[in-house]
Amino acid sequence: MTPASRSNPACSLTRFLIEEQRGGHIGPDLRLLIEVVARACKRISIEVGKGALGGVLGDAGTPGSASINVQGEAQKKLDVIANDVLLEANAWGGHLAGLASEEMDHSMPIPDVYPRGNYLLLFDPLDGSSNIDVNISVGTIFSVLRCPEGVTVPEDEHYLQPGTEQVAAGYCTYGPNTTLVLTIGRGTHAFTLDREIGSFMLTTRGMRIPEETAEFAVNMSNQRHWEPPMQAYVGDLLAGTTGPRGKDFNMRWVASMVADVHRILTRGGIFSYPLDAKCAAKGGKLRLMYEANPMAFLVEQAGGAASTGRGRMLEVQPTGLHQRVPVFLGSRAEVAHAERYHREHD
Ligand code: AHM
Ligand code: MG
Repeated sequence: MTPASRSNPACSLTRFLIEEQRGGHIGPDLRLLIEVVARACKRISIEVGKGALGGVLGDAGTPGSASINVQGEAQKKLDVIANDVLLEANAWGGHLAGLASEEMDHSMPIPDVYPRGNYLLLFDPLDGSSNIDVNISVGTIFSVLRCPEGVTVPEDEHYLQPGTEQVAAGYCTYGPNTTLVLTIGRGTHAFTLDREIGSFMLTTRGMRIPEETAEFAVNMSNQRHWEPPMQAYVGDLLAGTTGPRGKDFNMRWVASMVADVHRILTRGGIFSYPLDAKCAAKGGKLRLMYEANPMAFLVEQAGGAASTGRGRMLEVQPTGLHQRVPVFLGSRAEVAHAERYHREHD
């Protein structure tokens, strides 16, 4: 336990990071980088909170001609605002060599007018976009990698590092409250935004995901499109007390990964976006670099597990910046069950 949490339960994110730096666990550049991302998240939280009053809802682009991102999805106004906030906040600080976003075709080296640092930042600026207009939680997800040694102007290929190489990852959920959840590889910690003082305050040190669960999260409308292992796995979950699992399972699906993962980090469960016939050609629905890897790092640091169904998520060698993967993450024993079905039905 650090001095801050021993003597004073009100520990800000700033104090937490300074103590991690004093303890030799992070350098000043990574501390600054996380502070800047957190500041950008506060700004995004304000924009999201304006809702219909701020003119921030609806599609980006002109009426009848929505703007489409690299993923082939229509961008919401808030997707674009959140992306701009993160780009602007992180460009000039001197701690980054480059950035990559789910909303941009290619990574972006820090412009020549600013000093370049040693880190690469990847983010999904506003995850759960389909929920923006209906006032349901959305969030920002981010991942931090080291820029390979000797590279001064990073290109897409320099970001293609397995998730085990992440030095930090986190998300910020914009819901009834705004909460930043962070790992620097020393546990997973939650910081709630105190709107009166404008600071993120440490509210849970060392989140722990229970090993067992009776709750799963999946978009059941895709059931008929799933592969045989997933059909078999969920079939047995739904069979309840008389089935092979011998217990009843509850289901939750927010359709915002941040909100679903936050619930799992808080009370356990398994989150899954498996391969299905609709997304098989792309390799899955969720993005490895912006969604799966940062969430996998957070979940593992909280005692959970994260898998593609056929192997540890963090060990996947990326082949493309916008690569997609099947995702299973959460309570360790339940993820092991899902993997077993893949082994047995493949
Ligand atoms: P997004 O980054 O474009 O918002 O898409 C990712 C989201 C995840 O947050 C969520 O788990 C999933 O897509 C929901 O998908 P579906 O609408 O198929 O249920
Ligand atoms: Mg997303």
